[in-house]
Amino acid sequence: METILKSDNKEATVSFDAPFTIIGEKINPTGRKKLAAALKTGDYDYVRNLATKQVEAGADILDVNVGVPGIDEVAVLPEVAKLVSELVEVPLCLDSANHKAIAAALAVLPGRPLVNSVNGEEKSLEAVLPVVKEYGVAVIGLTMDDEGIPNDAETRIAIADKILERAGKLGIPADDVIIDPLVLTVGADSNAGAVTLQTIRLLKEQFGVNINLGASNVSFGLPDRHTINQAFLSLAMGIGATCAITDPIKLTSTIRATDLLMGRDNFGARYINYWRATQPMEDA
Ligand code: THG
Repeated sequence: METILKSDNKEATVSFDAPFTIIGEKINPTGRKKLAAALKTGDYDYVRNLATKQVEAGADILDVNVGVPGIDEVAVLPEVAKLVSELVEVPLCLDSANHKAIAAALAVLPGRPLVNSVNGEEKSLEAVLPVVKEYGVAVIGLTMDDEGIPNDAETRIAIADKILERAGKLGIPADDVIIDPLVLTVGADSNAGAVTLQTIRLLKEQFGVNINLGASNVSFGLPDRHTINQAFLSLAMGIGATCAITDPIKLTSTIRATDLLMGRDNFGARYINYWRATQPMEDA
């Protein structure tokens, strides 16, 4: 199973047989006051800086989310996505609950962006999937519906099945649907990590689809979040996750190490090159 995303001159392939795909999460104003203010005032240098930094840190794709209360996403998402696409070469992931904003951004972007996201709710399936089909792009399907995020793996699998079936009926192949099994925090329910890992295992066994994680949620409310995030990402990769929306500045080294341990890095070249590129400069 391969999901291929494109910018105007670069491709990213998401597959279990390829190195893990890193989707940079930082262009997202949730919990980031500076970015929220920058988006509201149109100070796009701040956004440009987040884009370049993440690509330098190893992002293969950049997530773009402009969801600030009071902002007109239908106008701002295409504007911000376009300027990011003109600055960096990587494909984009359009992150919005507003399908009109997603359609407006798809209309102005080159290549083959990833739509983030559709879920199992009837109104989401009906609004988002036709747009994905119209533009011939790929989509992330969240395993939640109008009853929320199920507590067990089996119900999440049933929602994934429904999303894949509905996409298929419209002519969207399973290659173009990346399932996101969702992660709740182990700070509130110590079984939450295990449920998500079990969901990943079943998704891989039953559908063989690509699997995304928004990995940093898992540690919310606990001390030393980074240690938990690193451990969780490695476990998720080992069991079948193929991409993550995460912070490349903090997590690329863990991902390179895990790819090497999984036999997805010949001669450790990617691991070593990343280490080299991130060493402080010697005195000139
Ligand atoms: N699945 C899918 N899409 C998603 C998510 C997911 N999109 C949104 C989110 N979850 C992933 N993106 C983020 C972006 C930022 C943060 C977490 C997830 C984050 N922000 C810090 C905070 O809120 O405290 C601020 C961090 C900083 O300043 O660097 O942690 O699960 N498909």
